[in-house]
Amino acid sequence: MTKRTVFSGIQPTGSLHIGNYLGALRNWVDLQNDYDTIYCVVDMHATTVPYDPQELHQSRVLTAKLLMAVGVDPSRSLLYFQSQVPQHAELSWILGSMTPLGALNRMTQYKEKAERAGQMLGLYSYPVLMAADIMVHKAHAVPVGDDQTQHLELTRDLAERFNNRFGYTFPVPDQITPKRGARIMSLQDPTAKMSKSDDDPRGAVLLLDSADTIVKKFKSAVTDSEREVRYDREKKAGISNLLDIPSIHTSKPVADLVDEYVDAGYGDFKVAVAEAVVEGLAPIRNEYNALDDAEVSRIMARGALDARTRAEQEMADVRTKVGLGA
Ligand code: AQP
Repeated sequence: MTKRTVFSGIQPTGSLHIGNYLGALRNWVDLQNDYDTIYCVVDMHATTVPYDPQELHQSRVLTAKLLMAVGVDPSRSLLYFQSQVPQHAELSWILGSMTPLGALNRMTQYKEKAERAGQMLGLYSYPVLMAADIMVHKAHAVPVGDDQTQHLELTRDLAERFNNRFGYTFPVPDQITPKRGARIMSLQDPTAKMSKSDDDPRGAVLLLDSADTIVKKFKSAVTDSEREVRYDREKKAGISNLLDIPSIHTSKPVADLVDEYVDAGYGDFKVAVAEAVVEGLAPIRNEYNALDDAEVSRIMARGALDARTRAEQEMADVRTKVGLGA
């Protein structure tokens, strides 16, 4: 039986953090066992906010290396840089002609990012390019954190619109989001998601942070004025986030962690959480250090070649259907 296709992407907008890892990348790795998996460093998305070209260039390789370090295996998954497969942009243009402005106006991520990055067309139409990323491979499922739910809804809507107008072409993709870890919160503002572009670098724990830095970040985590380690997402968002992080990392139930730390002060609890995370991330850091940049670039170039071949087959069909065929 042919395997169903899974696609997902990640922006090379900076070093990846434990939110990216727990919310998305762990699923990417697991899904390799049962699906035809296609993963992409979506570098064109990274140009939708102000950026430095040299930094972006380096960040792309860093991101690819990190993906391999967490367990994305190029011998089992297709892995490439989005900009090296122009069919993504071509499909995005076609889908743009079918996207109502009202749908884009509702996107909360655009509103949040536009405040910092300015109201730019690229940022505004980002969800259309994301839909094209997924649809150009006729993906059936997309592993993402829950901040991408609105974008996935637009993708499903566009797949349906296209199929209704031009005949069945695209699967309507499912979202795959972990039961826990779908939204890891910032250590500095537990009401906001952990983000690479957080103004305060202490808000996000990076996969490549040193043990010292991780301990410092957890020690400075914002909690509350009580003293009790207890899980309550509403009233104790900071402590609950600090319980979720090691629980997901170590698969230890939150209730066990609460029993363990209920009488510990917040200070000791934070250090224990930091130590669990340091231990959990150590193998990733070791893998990362063992990878060679030049080899990673070669793997990405081979991936782009295969991805172009696959995407071109799909686009030939799409062009014919929309009246742009040869
Ligand atoms: N805090 C989070 N908790 C769980 N999942 C998360 N993801 C991001 N933040 C969290 C998931 O990680 C995948 C890759 O995300 P991305 O880098 O492509 O873009 P993003 O969602 O915009 O992530 P950031 O860190 O907030 O990046 P910037 O600051 O550059 O915008 C996605 O599946 C996402 O859901």
